[in-house]
Amino acid sequence: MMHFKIIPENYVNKAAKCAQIALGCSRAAHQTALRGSIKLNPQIATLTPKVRAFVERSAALCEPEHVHVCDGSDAEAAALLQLMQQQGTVKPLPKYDNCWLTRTDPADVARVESRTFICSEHERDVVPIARAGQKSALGNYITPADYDKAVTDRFPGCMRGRTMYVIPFSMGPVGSPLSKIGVEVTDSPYVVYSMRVMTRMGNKVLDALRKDENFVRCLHSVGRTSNPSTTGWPCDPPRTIILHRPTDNEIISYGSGYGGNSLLGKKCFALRLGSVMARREGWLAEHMLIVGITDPEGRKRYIAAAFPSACGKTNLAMMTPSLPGYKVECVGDDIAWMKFDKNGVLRAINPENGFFGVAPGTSAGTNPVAMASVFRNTVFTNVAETSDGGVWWEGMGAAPENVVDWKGKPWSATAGTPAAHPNSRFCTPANQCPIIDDQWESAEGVPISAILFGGRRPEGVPLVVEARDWQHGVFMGATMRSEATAAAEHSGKMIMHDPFAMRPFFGYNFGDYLRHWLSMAQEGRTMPKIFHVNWFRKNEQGQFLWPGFGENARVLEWVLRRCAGAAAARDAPLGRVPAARALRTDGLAGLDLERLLSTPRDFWMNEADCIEKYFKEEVGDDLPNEMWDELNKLRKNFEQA
Ligand code: TSX
Ligand code: MN
Repeated sequence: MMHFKIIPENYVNKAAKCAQIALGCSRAAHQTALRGSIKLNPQIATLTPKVRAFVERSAALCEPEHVHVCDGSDAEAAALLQLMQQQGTVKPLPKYDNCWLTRTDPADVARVESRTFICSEHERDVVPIARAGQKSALGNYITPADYDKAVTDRFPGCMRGRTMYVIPFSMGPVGSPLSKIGVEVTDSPYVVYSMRVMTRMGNKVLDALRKDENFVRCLHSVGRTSNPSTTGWPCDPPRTIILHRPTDNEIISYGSGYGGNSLLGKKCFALRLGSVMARREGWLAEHMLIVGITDPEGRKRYIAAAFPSACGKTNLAMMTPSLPGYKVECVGDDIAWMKFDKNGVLRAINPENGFFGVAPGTSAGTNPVAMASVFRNTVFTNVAETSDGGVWWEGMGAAPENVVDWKGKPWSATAGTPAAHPNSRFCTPANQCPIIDDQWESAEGVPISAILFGGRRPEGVPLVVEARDWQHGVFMGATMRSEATAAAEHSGKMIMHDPFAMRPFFGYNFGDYLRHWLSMAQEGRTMPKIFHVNWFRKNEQGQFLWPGFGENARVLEWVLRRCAGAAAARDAPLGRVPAARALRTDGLAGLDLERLLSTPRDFWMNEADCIEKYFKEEVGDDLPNEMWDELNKLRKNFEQA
């Protein structure tokens, strides 16, 4: 373990200056100014010059007591666990093998979109013109000046008395041409341990950096409050901020230790910065699961699928197909990085190394594969604890006696509050998944035959529709909506727009994002077929029309036979739906397939109005004309139907 002390000399005042110039390599003047004020430890010399410069500037700004460069070893992980136990951040779960429970501060339990910003010179780089100077649903813009001020106001001295950990990590298999490297500096051992699960980290990444020294700079601090936390979970909720500067390959996060706000490789890097890199370099960084499906004849194909939250994305990624002879294998459950290869085949990698899954609702019924994955080497956050040193959450099964809730208080079913926080999580190595695909770490990625978009739509939206062509498929992604628990001021559930399931994750102007997707269709490429699916349509009595879960294999079977040119489809105003008897429904009693596949005219004329309003209000002049063409086609198809 590399452990060394940085002796803080008189650079306290310099730190504030340093913050103003943030951490960019372009700001060379201050690098030299700082170097003189830090006692260099010999071990820091093993870092590449760019990493070293970043570490030095971060240390000068945050003033940690120690700096620890993570090597990724088992000994290091054991030491982190021991430290976190001493500090009261984790406790062991003796019912399982190497499993740990963390309870966060009750004010630090979720990603905070309202405090997540993208910085660029011009507002229009980040949000569409229609929202200039207003709040956009598609991202928050921050000026370079406000970005620098946010850092200066928070970071100087924020790690005093703490250890600053340096985490070299790779998004994607180390050495894959599709992978990217980051270095996260953090004062949270919980973040280090979680990054060890969710990414490839340590010495092998430092080695890779010696071949290509480019990396994304990630600076994270849990921050410090005037009234320190009594929960053993330091954080600074009133001042929490998550900043992205795509043009500088920089992410800066302050005040939250929770998942998406602090494990900066995931949403911040792989999606927000990733989407900007992907546009620049001609590929796609998407909020998609990746699965391989093998049919009874042994033919294997891969699909990628984007779903908004509460649609069961992780369940689909680990699905047990009901159709005999079919096999589903998991490549990833959350993020896909995809690029056309020289043969024109779209190849996908999962940039992650683990699953950071929502625990509530996961059971032997809904996701037996996840249940077989998570009871070893896992960090559980904000779940309930059982008296035998196990975990419990709503939707796992009958509540045992003597449950302690996520806040550490005795809980009973009559309490009226959930035992596990609704956003409680498991953080588990992907290689523990019993159906992990044998190609999941393939350097070239897996070939994608089809892309699915989905949503939770109680009304009007058919079980499955195939896009007529790529442009129509892009329109399907652009117009995705899903039922969600609405903001506090609205009661109950609303159908929210969530284009490409990327609404909180766009790193740049959504209009440009659509243009980038449209530009993917090129001569010599085998474009994946695009589909929209809806497992959640209901009848008038409010009952689901489709059994879902493993039975979704019937839809995937039709999708893959469409890709092979084998299955029959009929043209509907919305696109192509399964022809009579083309979708396998054998063994499903009482299915109202006609209704499941129907596309009611009145519903869709109203939906077209909602889409028009959304396009105008949120995208305006930045919307590619192709999207208006598709909306016109949609209306015309229904008028003529
Ligand atoms: O994950 C789900 N999937 C995808 C599975 C591969 N869920 C859970 C969503 C919450 C995150 C589903 N819920 C799915 C689904 O396909 N479908 C439904 C709706 C549903 C719920 C219960 C039943 C049927 C449908 N029960 C019975 O029919 C008995
Ligand atoms: Mn996600």
